[in-house]
Amino acid sequence: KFVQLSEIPAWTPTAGGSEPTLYQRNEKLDQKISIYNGDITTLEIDAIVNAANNTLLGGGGVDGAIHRVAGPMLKKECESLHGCETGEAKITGGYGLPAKYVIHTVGPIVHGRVGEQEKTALRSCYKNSLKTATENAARSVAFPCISTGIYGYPPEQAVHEALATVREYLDAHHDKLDRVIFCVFLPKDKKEYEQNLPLYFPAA
Ligand code: AR6
Repeated sequence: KFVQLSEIPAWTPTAGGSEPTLYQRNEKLDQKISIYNGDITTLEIDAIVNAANNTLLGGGGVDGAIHRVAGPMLKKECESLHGCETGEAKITGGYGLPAKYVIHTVGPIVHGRVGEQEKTALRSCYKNSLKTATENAARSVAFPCISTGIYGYPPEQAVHEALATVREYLDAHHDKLDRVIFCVFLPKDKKEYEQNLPLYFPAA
């Protein structure tokens, strides 16, 4: 029922293609990136990221799924954290989840067009989640598509902020992480990540 890290293939950069790349190849990052299509609550890894709200007391979407599987002890620990600012991240245990930790982050809510503030906040979610992971010696981390559900961030824009922020963090801290997994739930998001990954993690 649970999915171990060894069962999740690393994304291998492929040469060729006519897309202009945004970044140069960094061979230290080979084997450190994955796309996983499925339920984040099944991943038996060091840390999964939760797309939470400012209260950290649970909700719908991926947050609801995580609390359901983790059980009431997670809610109890979350109550002791006194909420979380948008763009920040806080860590708890995983309780009934196969993951050791849950890193709770709060994405921006988008009304209408995405502004600089929302973009910066979304990038902060990814960066602060990775920082929290490495501070707690978590070497494998999975992200859901933060803010792109109930919070209304257009997924085709969010994917670029997610990939750019992870690329930049890994460039600086590749020694602290073994794997960063983009856990996509919807077929549309799987396609977005597959199409855009080569721009941020090119083969050459
Ligand atoms: N595993 C992986 N991804 C999932 C799962 C799952 N089990 N379930 C849903 N997703 P959302 P947000 C995907 O709405 O937009 C909550 O009420 C989903 O398809 O969960 O950041 C919180 O308490 C989408 O791609 O998060 C907040 O109030 C992605 O997860 C609010 O929702 C994020 O969708 C946060 O909204």
